[in-house]
Amino acid sequence: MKAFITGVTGQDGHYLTEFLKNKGYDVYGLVRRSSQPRSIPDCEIVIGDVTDTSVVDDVRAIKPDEIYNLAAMSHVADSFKIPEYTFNVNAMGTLNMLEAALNVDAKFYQASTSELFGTEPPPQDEGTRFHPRSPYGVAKLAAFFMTVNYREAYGLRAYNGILFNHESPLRGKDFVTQKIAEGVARIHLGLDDHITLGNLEACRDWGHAKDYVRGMWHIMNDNRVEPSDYVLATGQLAAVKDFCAFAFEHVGLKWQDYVRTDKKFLRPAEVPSLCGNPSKIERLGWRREYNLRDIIEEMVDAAIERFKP
Ligand code: F7E
Repeated sequence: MKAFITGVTGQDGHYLTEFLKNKGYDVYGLVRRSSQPRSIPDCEIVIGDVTDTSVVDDVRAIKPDEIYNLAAMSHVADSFKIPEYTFNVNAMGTLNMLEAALNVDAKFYQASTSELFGTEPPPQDEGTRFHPRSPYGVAKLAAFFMTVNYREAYGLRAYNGILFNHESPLRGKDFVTQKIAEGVARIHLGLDDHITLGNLEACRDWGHAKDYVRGMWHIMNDNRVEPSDYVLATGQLAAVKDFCAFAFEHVGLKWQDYVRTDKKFLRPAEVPSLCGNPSKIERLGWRREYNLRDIIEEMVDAAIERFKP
């Protein structure tokens, strides 16, 4: 089996490559030309870009069985600053990848997101109304329905994985979980004396990226059911301040003594509360292995190792 992954240099790209290679896949990863050194997983590298239609030729040359479209401008707050770029990568990029999949009749996985739900109250599932609250969410909504449309119009075996937040030691440092984990590690090591965050009341359903890449494969490979869309979530709700409390507790500190807030980290429009109901994917046999405490401890311990002198 051959898999083609876009966004292969990201957190999920790393774990998915590892997972698929363990299953015996040949993995091809689309990597953007960059002058900066980046961490690239151990796979066949294809230099290209989802926003360049030449990606259709790249895919035709490889003829993958499965395409995982993980490439995106994934930072919600930054999408307000660069909305056009965000729309181009997240929506138009998906359209190019759907064309590529159709061309070689590959199965197609679209990295959809709980950000589609926006203001709809939890628990959210596959039947919940969409109301995105950011250029990121709006672009992902276009990509979601484009994927549904290629399935309905052309019979493409296309799937949306509606993933709630998923974290790991490989998470980018501007996301709140990694920002907290690194802040706690640096305070614990005496390198800093506080961290500054935005909205502490926002609630999220945080899972582990390793569990979720396994879910992606599961979604694509259950031959008992027709292609459709799946929520991947833990069903556990926690606020940003709860995440802080657990993370500081892990090194024996009280979060209130070290966390400050600054309005500059607030968003023009916030998504207040996301918590998913994973019943549909669980009916296919998927179960998460990690809970929130496991994730926080792994992230804080890994950050301590990174910053240790
Ligand atoms: O924010 C609040 C912030 O940036 C989580 C992406 O993977 O998951 C991710 O999007 C919450 C928000 O992730 C800070 O306002 C407070 O309410 O870690 P985040 P996100 O926006 O939920 C979804 C599912 C995706 O699809 C996205 O690609 O935390 N928050 N203080 C903060 N957030 C950040 N980044 N920094 C702060 O200082």
